[in-house]
Amino acid sequence: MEEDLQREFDRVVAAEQRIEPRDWMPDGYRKTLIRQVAQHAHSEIIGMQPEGNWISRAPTLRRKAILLAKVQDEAGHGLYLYAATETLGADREDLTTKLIEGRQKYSSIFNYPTLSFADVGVIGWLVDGAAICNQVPLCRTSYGPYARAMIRICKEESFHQRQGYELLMTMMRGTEAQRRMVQASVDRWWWPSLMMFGPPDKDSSNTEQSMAWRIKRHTNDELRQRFVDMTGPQADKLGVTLPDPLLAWNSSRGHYDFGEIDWDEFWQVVGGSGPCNAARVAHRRAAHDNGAWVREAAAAYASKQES
Ligand code: BYC
Repeated sequence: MEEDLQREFDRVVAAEQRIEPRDWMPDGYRKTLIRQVAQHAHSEIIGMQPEGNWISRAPTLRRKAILLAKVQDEAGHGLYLYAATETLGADREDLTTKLIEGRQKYSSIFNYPTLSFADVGVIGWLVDGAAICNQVPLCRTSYGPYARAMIRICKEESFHQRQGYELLMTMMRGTEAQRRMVQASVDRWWWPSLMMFGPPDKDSSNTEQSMAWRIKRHTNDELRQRFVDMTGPQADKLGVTLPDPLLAWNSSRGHYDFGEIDWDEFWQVVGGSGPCNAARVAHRRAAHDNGAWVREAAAAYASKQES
């Protein structure tokens, strides 16, 4: 019986059809999806903090409105993704508890500080750019609710990336001090952006199985290379230098070559010792505690409606 179910699951995945919540799925598939989608949701929610830091200090009303809308979008992405984990049987309260107790991960990138307003532009350009590279293939992931959430998220991410690039273009046309601010920001965010794609394939514990299940559609290194290839010409157009002396177009490979990533730094950040890990989690915990009365009021209202 279980063999028939497994055969049908394998057939659906191989035929590029979608597994839906009602369908039988292997326990490992369910567990891997809950892990990845929950981490993704947590990243969106924690990802509101670095940029949220600049909402009150945005230089013009236009920039403030754009930034507010973007940060609100991240909250929305987190909610679609938590909803996708619920279709797999996860409990959202439980996932939030795991996040604030440091038992579940979120993207390493959000553990770096935003030191200048140029960081808002560079996050849009590089961090959202990397997110798009990683997430467009997830629109074809094998689990239906995740794939559908990704379609909408990617549309919004592409707006986010453009607003970042447009902000940087504006700053690069400004004063010498503004150009220096953009370059300093690129210097700080370039390597952490490359780390977003995860460890090199040889050290990626989950890739092989996730590719077989068609949860992941490309390996970490493939997507990282795609991002570098996409970003090199954009940096030239912008007039900034990417902080890697080994970065160079390799015409025989048809790709950019680039230098070695500091994987010690990556694992330190993933392990909780990045520059802002403690502050990010503490802030999320405080927001959760401060929101307790809202959850209680909503639950009381709902039970009153039922009775
Ligand atoms: N940071 O076997 P691997 C956004 C962990 S949101 C921290 O290759 P996998 C945005 C990994 O979890 C960006 N941890 O893993 C939001 C695993 O640990 P466990 C988030 C990382 O899952 C707001 C271990 O290292 N995007 O863009 O096959 C504003 C071994 O790795 C990281 C997503 O979540 C990392 N960077 O591949 C602006 C996309 N990398 O769980 C922007 C969906 C790896 O075994 N996720 N680890 O203990 C994915 O595509 C995949 O989960 C990853 C990692 C490519 C990230």
